[in-house]
Amino acid sequence: MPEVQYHRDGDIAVLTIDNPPVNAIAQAIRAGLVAAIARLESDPAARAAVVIGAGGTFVAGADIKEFGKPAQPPALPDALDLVEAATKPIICAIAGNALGGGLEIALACHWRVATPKARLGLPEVTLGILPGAGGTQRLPRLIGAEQALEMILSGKPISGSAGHGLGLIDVLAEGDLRAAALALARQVVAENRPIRRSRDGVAEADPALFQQVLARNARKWQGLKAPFKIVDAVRLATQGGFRAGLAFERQAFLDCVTSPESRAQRHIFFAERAAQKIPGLGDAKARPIGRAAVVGAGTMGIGIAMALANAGIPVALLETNEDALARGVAQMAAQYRISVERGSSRADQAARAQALITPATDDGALAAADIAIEAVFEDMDVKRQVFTRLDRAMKPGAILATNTSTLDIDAIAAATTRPEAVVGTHFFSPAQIMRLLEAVRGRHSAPETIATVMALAKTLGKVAVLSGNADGFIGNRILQRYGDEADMMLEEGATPWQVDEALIGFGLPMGIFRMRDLAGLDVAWRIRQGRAARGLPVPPRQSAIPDLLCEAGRFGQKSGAGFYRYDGRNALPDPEVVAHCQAAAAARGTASQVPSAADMVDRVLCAMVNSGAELLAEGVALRASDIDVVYVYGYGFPVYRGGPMFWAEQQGLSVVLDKIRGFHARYGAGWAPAPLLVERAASGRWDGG
Ligand code: HSC
Ligand code: NAD
Repeated sequence: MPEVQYHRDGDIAVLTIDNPPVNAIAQAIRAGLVAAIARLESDPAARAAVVIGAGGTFVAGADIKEFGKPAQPPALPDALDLVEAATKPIICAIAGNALGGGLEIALACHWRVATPKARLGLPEVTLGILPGAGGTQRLPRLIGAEQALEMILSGKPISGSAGHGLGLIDVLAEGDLRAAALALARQVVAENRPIRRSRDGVAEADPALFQQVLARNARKWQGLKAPFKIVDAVRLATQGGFRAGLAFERQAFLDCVTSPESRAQRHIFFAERAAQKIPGLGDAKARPIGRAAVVGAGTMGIGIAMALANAGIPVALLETNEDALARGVAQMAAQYRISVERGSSRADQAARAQALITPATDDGALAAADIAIEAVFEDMDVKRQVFTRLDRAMKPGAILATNTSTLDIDAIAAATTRPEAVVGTHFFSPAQIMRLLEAVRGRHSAPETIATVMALAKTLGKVAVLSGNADGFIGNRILQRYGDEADMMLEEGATPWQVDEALIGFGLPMGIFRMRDLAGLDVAWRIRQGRAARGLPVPPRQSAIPDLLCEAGRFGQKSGAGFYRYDGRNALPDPEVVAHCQAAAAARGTASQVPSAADMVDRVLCAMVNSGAELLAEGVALRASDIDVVYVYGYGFPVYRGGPMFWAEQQGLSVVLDKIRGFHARYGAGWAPAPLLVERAASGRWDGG
């Protein structure tokens, strides 16, 4: 039962917020806080109070599960008004997380003590909302509008030490937190210090700041509501009138929390966590990963090595020969340089990470590794040879992972004597940046192997989603299907730039053709050739256009031309592409009828959803929300739309099914509705509930 405990330590009351695992501010905590303040005021033996979290962490914010449900008083802003107005000094003691409403509790207290590693943040923006319990009004008054805007708009937490530097934290507790907070409380009482209330501060700001921030982020905030409200709320804080600011913040919070964008972002919050729960793992424990090896220092190998090193894991980076190794190491050094130049990492951090990567050409470097991640050419024979070597060189209990994007994990595992230790770890490019990791379970992958890879992803700051060992896994299988559909639109007379513009209008950061140009068209070309060589059938809606482009030497951005022509990184429309599209249309006999922008978006999304439903039915994806996580973190699907499967539920599964039936009638093969979609359409939910 969540509660706020009230104890006394001599003449100081200690209020402990207790709601495991993260001390979220459920209704009982708000009510408990109100009651505890009343008790403090009427307790003659208490001269001040310390507010602290149970379980070694402060408070992770409002209980997100309550959002969208009827309000249960007392409201947090009202409870915090009482905290701030208290006539006895209140000291907040922070270890672990003080996030969202948690930090807002701290801001309403009169003094703040934190451990150097405490995490202080207002991550509401990542849920499509703004701080709703005074954060937009109190924080700027404490640390200035510019710093406050940065914290609230980025949603990123800062450390207790950084908070101390900004004046957010009054005292850093190097040792025992509770003792430090009690000591400060006693000092405040002994010195009879006047109570300091954040609401009485003045929020300093350069008046040009707000316009600059809006201009800088115009593109990034497309489709979002909360960041704009945040800017308005903080601007109000600089114009005086604490009450007016609070009233604005409350209304803006209510507007945002009921918006479809916030519902979608909350869906992704819980989806990300649901993806970590894998049935059938029993009590399998993740093995500790103290050292890693990466085999292949190409595009992906370098990124994976960097991701590991950035998380503090020493990595041996292996190549076939010294030349290839030197090339890889130079490229890696360049990546680190760029990350420092762009300000995404500090020079000392980059240097420390780089020093953790040891280049090698000798298999001896594999012996100490707890995991090896293979990122060599996408060729089954090469992969199998590498795995036979890994099997020989690695210690018992080590994990043997492959970054293959298309090959059969079981066939790779069969080249070893320990298939239970083999698993897919499908990173996305650039691997040191992209948050998604598809963990691919082979037929023999042991529960411990899966648990280890899922835990490793978390250590790397990534989100792992488990996929079955199927062609294209989750992400690329869906990409293949809607990519084909987009190609068909070109045969019908649309241009790549028209289709891309329609998808960008929906919220994708980049259209599908631009994205494929960036990834390189030759990769998929080789895969198609491989399939043809194995006698596999051509999917019904696969156009010849990408083949024609590759045959003309158009491999995408890297060759200066693909679906676009390139001037450096600038993608330009190219009439030659239109000619290839017309040639493909003529060969197939596709009727010319340029789809509308709305039709383009509908066809792409319905293709995604239908394909997603097939993956669910096959058990390749464990749940619909896993597919959403894959698309948001791996393919830039707009988070405020919640992923394709959530989008479908919001549209109505029966509405989507009707559209798919319409496409089936119009285009025939390739558009047969997935049986699972037909089955779930009536309930309107993928989980059938
Ligand atoms: C907020 O605070 C709004 C305020 O401004 C107040 C507004 C009031 C307005 C009133 C107007 C009238 N709630 O992540 P983990 C669960 S918005 C509910 O695996 P970790 C989580 O689902 C909030 N549940 O652990 C999971 O449950 P499961 C702003 C929450 O150690 C379990 O706890 N705060 C929850 O890797 C463990 O979570 C945030 O956005 C919450 N707030 O990371 C912070 N937080 O086991 C959100 C967690 O059933 N939380 N759960 O799956 C986090 O970032 C991470 O959970 C932590 C811990 C970093 C805290
Ligand atoms: P790449 O061609 O850039 O790099 C492959 C590297 O492996 C080369 O440097 C090569 O010298 C090295 N290599 C080849 N055989 C080796 C061996 N026996 N031992 C050690 N090193 C060897 O390829 P890439 O794009 O980095 O792709 C690597 C793997 O990652 C492939 O399986 C690919 O399908 C997969 N993948 C690629 C992407 C992407 O976007 N590029 C994304 C996800 C997965």
